[in-house]
Amino acid sequence: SVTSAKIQVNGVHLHYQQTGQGDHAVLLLPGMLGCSQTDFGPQLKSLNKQLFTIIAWDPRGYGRSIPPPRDFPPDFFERDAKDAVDLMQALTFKKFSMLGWSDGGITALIAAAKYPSLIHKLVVWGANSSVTKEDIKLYNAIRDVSKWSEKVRKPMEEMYGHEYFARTCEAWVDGISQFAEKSGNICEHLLPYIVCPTLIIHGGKDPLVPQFHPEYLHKSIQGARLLVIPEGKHNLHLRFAEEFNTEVEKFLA
Ligand code: TYC
Repeated sequence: SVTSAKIQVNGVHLHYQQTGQGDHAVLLLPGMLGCSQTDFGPQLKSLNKQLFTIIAWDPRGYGRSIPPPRDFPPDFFERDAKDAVDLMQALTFKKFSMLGWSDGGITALIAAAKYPSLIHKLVVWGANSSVTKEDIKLYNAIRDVSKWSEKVRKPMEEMYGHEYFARTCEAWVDGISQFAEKSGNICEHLLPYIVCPTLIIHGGKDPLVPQFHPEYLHKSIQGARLLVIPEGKHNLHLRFAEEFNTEVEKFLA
C-alpha cells in the first residue's frame, strides 16, 4: 500500500507518498510542476518493496505541497535540493538514494554535490546542467499550456485547476530562462563534487532535452554510466516503466 502524509520542513508542509519496507531508502523527485501523484505511478506501484522504502515528494508549491504558491527565485533548484534533503532527514532516513526526473534530476544533481555524505546512489533522466539558446526555444514552445498534449495536460489540470497550472507554467519558463541571462550555467560547477555512483538515463527520442545534456553530465560526473533508451522520449519512466524499473533496481542493488 502507498501512504500519503505531510511533514513540516523549512517552514513548509511538504507532502509525500511512501511505500515499501526495505532498508534502502529512495527519494523520487518529480519534474517541473510535477508531484508524486502525476509523475511516479508505475514506480510507487512496482519498484521492489522488500528492497526499498520509497518516498515520492511534492516540492514546495507543487502537488499537495501548496501553500505556498510556487515561485522561481534564482536559487529555486538549490532551495528544492535543501528541502529534499531536509525532508529525508526529518523522516529519519540518514542515507538515501535519489531518482530525479527532469527538473527533479537537476535538484538531485545539486543535492548529491552539496550533501555527498547523505547520498548513496543517484539516477537522473531528462535532466540538464545548463540552459542553451536551443533550450530557450524549446521552453517557450511549452509556455502556453493549451499546446501541451492532452495526456500530459489532463493530470496537471486535475491537480491544480487550469488557472494555477497555466500561471505556474509561465512562471517556470521565466524562472528557468534566468539562467540563460547569466552564463547558462545551472549546476555545471557542482558536477565535479558528485561522488556517489550515478546512472544517467536518456530517451533517444526526447524532444525536450537535446542529447548534448546527458552527454555533458556523463563526461562531467566521475564514474557515471549513461544508458540510452532508443525509443524513449521525455517520460520514458512512464512509457517504458518495466524496462526503467528493472534497470534502476539493478543499479541500486
Ligand atoms: N524540465 C522539464 C521537466 O521538469 C521538462 C522540460 C524540458 C520542458 C525541456 C521543456 O524545453 C523543455 N519536466
